[in-house]
Amino acid sequence: MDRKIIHIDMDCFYASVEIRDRPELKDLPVAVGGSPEGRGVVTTANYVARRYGVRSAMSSRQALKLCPKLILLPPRFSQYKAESRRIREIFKEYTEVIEPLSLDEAYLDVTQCPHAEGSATRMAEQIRARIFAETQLTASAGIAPNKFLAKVASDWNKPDGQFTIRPKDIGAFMKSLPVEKIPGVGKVTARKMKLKGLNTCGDLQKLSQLELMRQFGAWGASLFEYAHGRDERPVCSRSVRKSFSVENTFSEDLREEHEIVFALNEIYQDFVKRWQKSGIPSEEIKGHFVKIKFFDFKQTTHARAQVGFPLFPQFEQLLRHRWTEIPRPIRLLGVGVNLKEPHDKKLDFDQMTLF
Ligand code: TTP
Ligand code: MG
Repeated sequence: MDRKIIHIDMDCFYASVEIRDRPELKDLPVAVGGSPEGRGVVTTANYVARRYGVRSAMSSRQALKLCPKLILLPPRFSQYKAESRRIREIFKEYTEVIEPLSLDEAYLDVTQCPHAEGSATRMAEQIRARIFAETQLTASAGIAPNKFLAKVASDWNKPDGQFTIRPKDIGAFMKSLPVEKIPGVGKVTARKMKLKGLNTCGDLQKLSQLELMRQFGAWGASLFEYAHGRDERPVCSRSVRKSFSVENTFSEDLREEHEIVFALNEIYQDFVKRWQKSGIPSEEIKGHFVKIKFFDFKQTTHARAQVGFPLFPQFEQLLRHRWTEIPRPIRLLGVGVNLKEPHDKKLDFDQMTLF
């Protein structure tokens, strides 16, 4: 069955928050960023300022050169974070499967959502209306059967618009889609492609997967899928997930070493199965742990902040270490991994030279 993915992206987010709070700035060119005296950069600009060529990540000095009347405001991150939280609360009314990409952007998997008689297009309309009612900020949305196309679509009618790519539209849509829209195709790759006459996904579709791999390395395999509008990446709500674990309570306490190792092995198999289903890449793992509850309900968790593969011997080592210290009957065993915090490129701007 086709999935239903919505990608929501707020319009010139930081600038919109500032203008909402100071409406007299509405028709003026506004940017949020660091001081031009230091090495400040623009985080974003409203659409009036964008007409002058002011862009995210540009130095504030350059921005003021392009647009001398630019109103440059210092960022108020705590305000943006608060708005972001309010928006996420609205998403949660529709689905639990939410993958935030930054403060102002998220994927929602609404395949199972009963709202709007299952119409993802209408859900997106409702979500945008709810966001506006609660925050007086506008958002754009893309609706498609996968993440790649949903993200492309949210840009299609920006600002304050939305666009749906239905499964049956994909063929025609891909033909003319510029290669730059494919995830992983940056300026350098795009230039390389253009030199070969590959301007659109339609052009890429004329090449076989093997040929793309010959020209672009192992990544050519994904490139082939994207060029045909296919993308199996799941929406993973990893920001709420700091760890991933599986545990089991036994009907009878485990006393013997061989019983314990046998049980650990079973839990481990279950862990592997669920891990594979979760779609979380193994690069996200930053440590591992075992959890033990003893017959007297005393509970202990043993964690190690490194990780190596395979995981089983590492879990076994942790468990043996703990159990041989004080051998006592075990009632519950669990194994798990700690996950890295979701890395958020845009949040790195917090650390940059601002005012
Ligand atoms: P974006 O969604 O990329 O941009 P935007 O919301 O400002 O504008 P658009 O209407 O095109 O979506 O980024 C969201 C916020 O993240 C943006 O308001 C400010 C911040 N940001 C930075 O701090 N630095 C950057 O380089 C970018 C791209 C964004
Ligand atoms: Mg945005």
